[in-house]
Amino acid sequence: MDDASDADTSDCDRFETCVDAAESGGRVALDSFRSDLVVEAKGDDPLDAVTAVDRAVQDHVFSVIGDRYPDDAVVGEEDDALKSVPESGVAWVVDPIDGTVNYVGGNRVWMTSVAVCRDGDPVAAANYAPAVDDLYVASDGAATRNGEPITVSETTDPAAFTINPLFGVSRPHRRELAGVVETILDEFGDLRRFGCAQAALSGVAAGELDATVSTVELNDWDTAAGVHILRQAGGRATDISGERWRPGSEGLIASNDEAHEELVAAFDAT
Ligand code: 2AM
Ligand code: CA
Repeated sequence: MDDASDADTSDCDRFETCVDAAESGGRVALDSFRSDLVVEAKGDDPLDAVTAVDRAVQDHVFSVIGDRYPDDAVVGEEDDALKSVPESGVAWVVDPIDGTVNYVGGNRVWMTSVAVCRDGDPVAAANYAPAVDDLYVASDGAATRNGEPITVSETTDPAAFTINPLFGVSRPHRRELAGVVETILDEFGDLRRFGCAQAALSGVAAGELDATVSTVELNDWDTAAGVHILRQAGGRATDISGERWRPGSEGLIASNDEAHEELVAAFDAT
């Protein structure tokens, strides 16, 4: 077997583990959803929050991965896991709860996200939204929502585009967000802000939204899985200047690929 097909076969095997890890991790989080939670601020910002559930879910997901692939690298938001995807080899990228502020508030828009990257590129992904029981997954060439094939929207007119801006809550992010919101309202259709980057990317993949945009560098656990699902559903993901998106890219423009140049032109200038 040559190296390429060897990688294909093992990516296929890892896909099953990826889905198991996201679904079972999401169920761990669901057990404590809308219960009394102790919320810790990670830094000075009260909206940059973490709970014991975030850590318990990451531990669970890492143990599912580690039982089957003990030698693979693991990247994760919490504790002392790796914080970015290595350039070479296989790496798992885990966000135990994407949308922690929603989770803590009892809002249903949050996901457990697991991606597999090979040499820096995502090759398999699962995003599970337990509170609404929506599972978005993609392996090689096929993306599904709850087992049904999905494709991006067919919207072509930028004035009809619904766009989700992806930003955190830090001061620099807020300033950039203000400019992006203005551009969306001036030059495109409408906006949504879910507070969960993986839900936005999964939504573009399934045609629920037309695009999602960030002008800042996001964390790999907020993006890798959703970018892979979007690409397998026929969408396009680039950095802010229109180059193919990779973990660590500056900015992210993810769309149905019907007006991608217009999006890059509008947001690169923001
Ligand atoms: P989290 O819930 O895992 O923290 C909020 O709109 C989105 O941005 C969520 O996906 C959130 O992920 C993420 N986010 C929050 N703070 C961030 C930061 N400082 N940098 C990048 N992304 C952030
Ligand atoms: Ca998180």
